[in-house]
Amino acid sequence: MTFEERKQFVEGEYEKLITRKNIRIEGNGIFCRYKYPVVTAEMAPPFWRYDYDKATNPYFMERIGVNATLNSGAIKWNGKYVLVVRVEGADRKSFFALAESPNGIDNFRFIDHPIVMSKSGNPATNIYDMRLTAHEDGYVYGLFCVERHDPAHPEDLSAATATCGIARTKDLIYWDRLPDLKSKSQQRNVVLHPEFVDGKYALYTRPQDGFIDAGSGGGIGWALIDDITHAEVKDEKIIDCRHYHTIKEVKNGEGPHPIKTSKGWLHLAHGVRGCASGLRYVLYMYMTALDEPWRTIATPGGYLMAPKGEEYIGDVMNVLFTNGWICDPDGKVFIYYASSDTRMHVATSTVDRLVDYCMNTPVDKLSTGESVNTLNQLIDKNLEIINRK
Ligand code: M1P
Repeated sequence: MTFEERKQFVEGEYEKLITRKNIRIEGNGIFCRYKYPVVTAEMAPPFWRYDYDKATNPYFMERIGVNATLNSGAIKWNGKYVLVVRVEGADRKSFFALAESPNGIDNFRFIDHPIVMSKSGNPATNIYDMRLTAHEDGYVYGLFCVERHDPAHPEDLSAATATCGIARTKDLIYWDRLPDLKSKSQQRNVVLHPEFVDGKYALYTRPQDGFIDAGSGGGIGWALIDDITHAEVKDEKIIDCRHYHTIKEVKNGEGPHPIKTSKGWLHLAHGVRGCASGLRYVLYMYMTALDEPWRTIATPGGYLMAPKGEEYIGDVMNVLFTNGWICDPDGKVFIYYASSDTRMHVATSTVDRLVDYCMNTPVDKLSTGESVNTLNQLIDKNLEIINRK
C-alpha cells in the first residue's frame, strides 16, 4: 500500500470502530453488560500514533504505540459522558486522556490532547487510576496513584512506592496539581467523598505496607482532612475490612466515589483474592449511612461482577477494576470497568436496582455451613411458592 492508501485504511478502520453501535445484553436483573468494550487501545486517534508527514514517515508506519486503555474516572460533563482514561503506551507509561460519548455506551472519542499533569515535588515515573469527584466546594478533583522508584532499594529495579496525587480543575482540561497526600503508609485507590463531613474533606483510603501488598492495611479506610491543599492522613479507620476466604481476602479498594441515594451511600469497590492463576480481581458493593458515610449498613455477600469471556484475558489476566460510574438524574447508572488491565467496558443498572441488590443479597456469613443454610432458606421459600395450587 502507498502512504495515502495506508492512511485511508487506518483512518477508515478507526472511524468504523469508534462509531460502532453497542448492543445491550440482558443479564441477571441487577445490571446489563454490553457486547463491545467502550474504549480500547485501537480507539486512540491515528494522529497520536502515526507521523502524518510523508517526508519523515513514507511507509505510514505507527510511531507511538498504545498498549491499553483502562481504569478510567467518569463524570457527566456538559451533557456528555466523559471518561478520564488511563492510557498506557507501548513504553509502559500511563497518562490521562479524556474520551467523550453522547450516550455513555458507544461513540467514545478522545479529545485531541492528553492531559498535561504538572509535577508536585518529586517527579513521578508513572501516574494512573484517577477518581473524579465534583466536590461541593465547586472544584472537580482528580485523585490518582503516583508511582516512583523506591529510593530505599536503589539496587532493586522493581521496588516502587505508591502515593496519592491530587489535582483539581474547573474545566477537565487545565488541572492544578496540589501536594501529594501525606500518609504514614503507602496509599493507592484513594477517593474523595463529594461532601464535607463535619466541615472537613473526607477520603476513602487504602493503606498498604508495600507497593503491591496491602499487608497490615486492613481494608478500605476513612480519614478526615483539615486542608485539601496540604492533605494529610492523621487518623484513619478501616470501614470495610478484608476477610479470610472471601472475595476480598488479599486486598480491596474503593472504586469511584459513592452515589448518594435516599437509603444511604451506594459504594462500588474491587476485591482481590489469590489463586493458582494469580490474583483475581472482582467488583463488589456495599452501602453506608447517609449521615455517617463511614458506617456500613449493607454488605451483600460475594461479587457483583467477575471477569467473563474475553474480559478474563489481557495484560494482567483475571482482573475487573472500576474507578468510574455516572448516575443520571433519572436514576440510570453507568458502571465503567476495565478488564484485565487492557480495555474499558460499560454495564448499566439503576439506583433502585443497586440499592435493592445491596439490601437484599444475603451477607457472607463466612462458612460453607452458613452458605448452605442461606441457600436452603431461599429454596424452601421458592418451592412453597412453586408448589402452591
Ligand atoms: O493489576 C490489577 C490492578 O492492580 C492494582 O490495584 P490494587 O492496588 O488494588 O492491587 C492497580 O495497579 C490497578 O491499576 C490494577 O488495575
